[in-house]
Amino acid sequence: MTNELNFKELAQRAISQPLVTHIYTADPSAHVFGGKLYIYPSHDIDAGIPFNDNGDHFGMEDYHVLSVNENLVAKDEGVALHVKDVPWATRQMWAPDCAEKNGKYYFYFPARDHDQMFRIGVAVGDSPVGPFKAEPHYMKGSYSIDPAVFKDDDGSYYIYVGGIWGGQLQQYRNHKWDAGNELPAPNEPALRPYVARLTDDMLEHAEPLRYVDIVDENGDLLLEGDTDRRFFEASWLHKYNGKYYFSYSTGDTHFLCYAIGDSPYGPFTYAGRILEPVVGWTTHHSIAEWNGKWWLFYHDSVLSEGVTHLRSVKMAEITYDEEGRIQVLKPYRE
Ligand code: FUB
Repeated sequence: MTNELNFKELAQRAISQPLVTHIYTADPSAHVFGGKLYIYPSHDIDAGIPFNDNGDHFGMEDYHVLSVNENLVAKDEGVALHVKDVPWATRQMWAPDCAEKNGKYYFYFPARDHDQMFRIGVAVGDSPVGPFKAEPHYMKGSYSIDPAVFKDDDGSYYIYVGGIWGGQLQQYRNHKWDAGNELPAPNEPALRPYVARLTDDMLEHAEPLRYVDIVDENGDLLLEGDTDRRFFEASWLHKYNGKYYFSYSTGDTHFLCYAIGDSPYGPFTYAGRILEPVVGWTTHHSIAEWNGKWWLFYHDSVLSEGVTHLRSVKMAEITYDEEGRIQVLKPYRE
């Protein structure tokens, strides 16, 4: 009863409410296509798997797309892709993203392949809400989780990928897998996500994968022990006033942070936090401009009363100061 009262009170103090409540949704990637706002979330379910540090309890099987109207009312557009229709995938349909090119919609998603390794797949559709038809194979050379696709002003598309712990990034060095690889020592550079420009057909990497460098004010790579600032998962890239903002989650310290650079490849200099911790272990987001305002899309577990793997997507306006710094949001009012 005490818990129930606390969560009700938290819900009242929350700066925004779940966009949908009939299903659980998480990891929102938002885009404006044809002037309309669409959100590409994970679809959280209770797969009956106990919590562990590997994230096995996130047993998602399909994706729903949300469309959002001018009054911030979201509509569930139904199932856009199911794991049973993806020949290479077996389970755990984690955080996706979508991009539009020449009237086609390209849906990017991570899942475990038949060897239980996370890979990134693409599915293609004629509508922003799907349905999407999966390519028979995952993207060549792809690994880990949380794809995010950014379209630059010159029409180039870039994909950002990576996540540690359950996301398996710690098992790779120089893009090669070895089960014996582990996280670096605290005084060594933290693991980095990767980026690549996409091919013209949007289905593969157009170039060798490059590391995304996140550096401190001295230009040094953030260290593994710097857990309040180092990359964990949930890459996102947006452009504001000609600068490239790479944002991400610090995972086990539960912050959404950002770093600023002059190129989609980086390097990106750490610039601060976007969102203080939410209820629930994970924090994952996207940022998009819509109707003349900038918005943060994020999730928390208030609706499920704190169940880590049952989250709800929300949106809140963000603002920048004159130097382009994002004003930190607190998800619950004092
Ligand atoms: O939703 C499953 C995983 O949890 C995502 O891929 C991570 O970013 C975290 O939100």
